[in-house]
Amino acid sequence: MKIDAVVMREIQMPLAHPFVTSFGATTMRRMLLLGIEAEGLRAWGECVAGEHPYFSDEMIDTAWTVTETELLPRVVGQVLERGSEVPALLEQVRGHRMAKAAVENAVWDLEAQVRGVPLAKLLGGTRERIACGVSIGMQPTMEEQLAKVETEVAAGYQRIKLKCRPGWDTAMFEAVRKRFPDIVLSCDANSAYRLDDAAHIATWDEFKLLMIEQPLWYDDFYFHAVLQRQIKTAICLDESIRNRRDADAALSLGGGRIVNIKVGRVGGFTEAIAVHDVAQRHGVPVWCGGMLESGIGRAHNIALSSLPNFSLPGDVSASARYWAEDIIDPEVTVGGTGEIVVPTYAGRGFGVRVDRVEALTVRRARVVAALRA
Ligand code: OSB
Ligand code: MG
Repeated sequence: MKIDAVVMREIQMPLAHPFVTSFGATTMRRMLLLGIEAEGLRAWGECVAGEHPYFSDEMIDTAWTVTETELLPRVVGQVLERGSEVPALLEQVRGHRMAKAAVENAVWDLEAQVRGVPLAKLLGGTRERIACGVSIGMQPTMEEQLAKVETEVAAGYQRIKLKCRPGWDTAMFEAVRKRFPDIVLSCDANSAYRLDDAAHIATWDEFKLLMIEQPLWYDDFYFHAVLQRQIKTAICLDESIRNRRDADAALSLGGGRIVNIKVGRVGGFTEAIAVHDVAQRHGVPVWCGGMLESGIGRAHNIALSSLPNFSLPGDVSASARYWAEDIIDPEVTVGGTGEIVVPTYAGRGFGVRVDRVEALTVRRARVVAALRA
């Protein structure tokens, strides 16, 4: 597979509903998409970096720069057999994992098309359907919060995750639990608490949450292990797991009993599979996190979620929860049993609506191979 050129685009799409977490509110998504031209085909990657460096230290503008000036020059013009060859090409560049993931995943997307196999199979997936949960942003009032939970439970989602922070936690969990005594609930603090809050967090054990996601510092797992020993509810790590070594270290320390895998956060499919395998060796289940992706990142998340140790419902939900109109055809839909059917045809299994992508594009660059003597 000779990589002839890569088109970088920034597209902008408003979210159907604002998404509020402990690190801020998002109403408009700015997304970096990569389109690889190779073998007469077009393959796609999505960079999940946010508009601001609030979830992690990456943001779309840093991703744009590093992709254009450092990553693509190492890949364009190369002849590659596999997506898994990409990490070695990018190794000299430190960090920038979300930017790297967009490049690597686009090459896997290409490989699946060239080989004529479903991306899910190429990644080692075994599931025909994946279990879906939803992540509910913080709502302005308790009434709206309860109504939101009601809507998602009625839609069939198998796990409801409640975003929380100090001041929007215990009373909210209590109200939701009272109204819905039997549903699977979890919470995500996005690093809004400190170890001094351990006694407060321990009081949530009564709400029978499946897990508490990243309660402490975004770059920590040691103190999460200290906290885990003081509470009954399982801790799930998100932000602080950057690679397979972090996963191994965190789980060896007892920093959590569940891992959220985001392919962008760990730098691409190769590392995501490795984190999946490390967790499996520790007997720890994983689930696929979301970053408010467009249909391209969503299709890639579905393929990844088909691996065997993705045994808990992920934050991979229907296109319509995010977008008035997605950029893929068909859109991602979730059946009444809260599942997505994993596509069985070659490639990512969802066509990209190039006309719509074009209409949403606000910035474009085309990186071609440098002339070699
Ligand atoms: O912490 O899981 C998170 C969205 C943006 C950044 C971080 C997170 C999230 C979500 C939303 O929880 C998941 C989704 O529905 O895409
Ligand atoms: Mg999270």
